[in-house]
Amino acid sequence: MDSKEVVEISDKGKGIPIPKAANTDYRYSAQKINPEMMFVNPISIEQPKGPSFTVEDEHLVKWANWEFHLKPDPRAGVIVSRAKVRDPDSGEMRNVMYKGFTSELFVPYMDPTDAWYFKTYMDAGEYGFGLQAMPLDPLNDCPRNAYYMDGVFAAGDGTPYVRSHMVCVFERYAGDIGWRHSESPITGMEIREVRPKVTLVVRMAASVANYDYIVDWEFQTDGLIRIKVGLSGILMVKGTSYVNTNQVPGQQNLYGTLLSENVIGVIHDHYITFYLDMDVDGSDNSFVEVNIKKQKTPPGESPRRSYLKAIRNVAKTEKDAQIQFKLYDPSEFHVVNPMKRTRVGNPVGYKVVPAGTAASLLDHDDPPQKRGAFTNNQIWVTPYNRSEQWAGGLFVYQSQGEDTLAVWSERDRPIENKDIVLWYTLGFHHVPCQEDFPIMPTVSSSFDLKPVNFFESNPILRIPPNVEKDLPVCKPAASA
Ligand SMILES: [Cu+2]
Repeated sequence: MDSKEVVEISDKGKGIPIPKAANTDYRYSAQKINPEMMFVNPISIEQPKGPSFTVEDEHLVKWANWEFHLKPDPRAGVIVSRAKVRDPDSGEMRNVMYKGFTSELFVPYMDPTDAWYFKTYMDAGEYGFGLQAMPLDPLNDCPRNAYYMDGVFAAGDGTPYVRSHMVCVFERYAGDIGWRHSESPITGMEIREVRPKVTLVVRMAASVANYDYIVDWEFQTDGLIRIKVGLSGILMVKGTSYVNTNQVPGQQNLYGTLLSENVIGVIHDHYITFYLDMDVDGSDNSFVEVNIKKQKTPPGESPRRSYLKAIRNVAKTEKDAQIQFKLYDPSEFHVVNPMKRTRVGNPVGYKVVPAGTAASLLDHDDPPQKRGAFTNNQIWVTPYNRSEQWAGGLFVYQSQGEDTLAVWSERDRPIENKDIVLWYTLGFHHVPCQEDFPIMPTVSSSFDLKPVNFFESNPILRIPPNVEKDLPVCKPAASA
């Protein structure tokens, strides 16, 4: 491009036909529907007294016991900051998280051949996760009771523009239970207490070229924050001369799955790395790995031979907090305020509850993995540093991995009782299957930030149950 010359033409795909477009139009208007198919009746939730949240100054969301600032961002998508939850005992708003957002994505494709080896995308730094967030579709992307927020961004020439309906906020009642208990009839007490679970969801959906990422921040009244990423959209596919797997020689590597005639869906990973500047009851926090270890009982001491013990290890420096998950040597991961304790003496904290735990299996010295080295561990903890926000580096294009979270963390700075940032990576291995074609049904995974000895007791003990008179009775039209 610099010399404006054609240096080389590479065509490794000679003789591969262009796949037919049959059955790839995903619009509803193009579908031929089998009359035997049954679909669900329309469904929606009613809020006869209106929503329970407000949005002040266009950004400050207040709902139930939560309050937080919400901002669309061209690179991160959505930024949630100054998240505070009200303590049911003292009535005060208590800090939980100073700032949280999607820091970087890493999507390496697993085909090392000429036309594909470089397909190892970093969607936030390269494309702008927020810039790719398209307007949400009312009634389908978000329910009818949703509130919408626009993004205001600058175009390449500096001209401001509005991305309408970029973020939605809505209350969700999915029929789930907040807590419950029934006393056994044997007690004669006839007590049955149940509380419904209602949550608040902040959602955006980015269409990064072919793929779609749906990011939800879900707040629960019990203090839990669930961060969920859904994957949908169109697979990145490549052409092949094969129309059936029986034509493929046994030893030939397709680097993926034959999805349709002449179409291969290439194997790939998705990593979504979150920046979570936790401020649990104040900015100075510590990271504690609570290791769950098998203990053996001395012979003759107990009918039991083994049991589990929780052993707390406070991370002193960054390397103590480079965490890779191990199924048979498990831990909980707490962010605590060591200076603040509960009535009975436990440090107040929040824990990160992992899920979506696919780990990168690429060699650490593989060029894309050097750039995506922030996925070498599932959890990292760094001291707050204003220049360390983007896990793959501030400038991602043509980076060789010199400015990643992995490089910062190697400095091994002290992190005990400091303003710390927790980094969590949700990972997915994706071996495509035919159901993913032509559009993928959403696959999602989430992780939680969950209070752990943060409240003195169950913070939603006092919420009321549902009663018939508060809920509307909707009748089918025919019986009205
Ligand atoms: Cu995928």
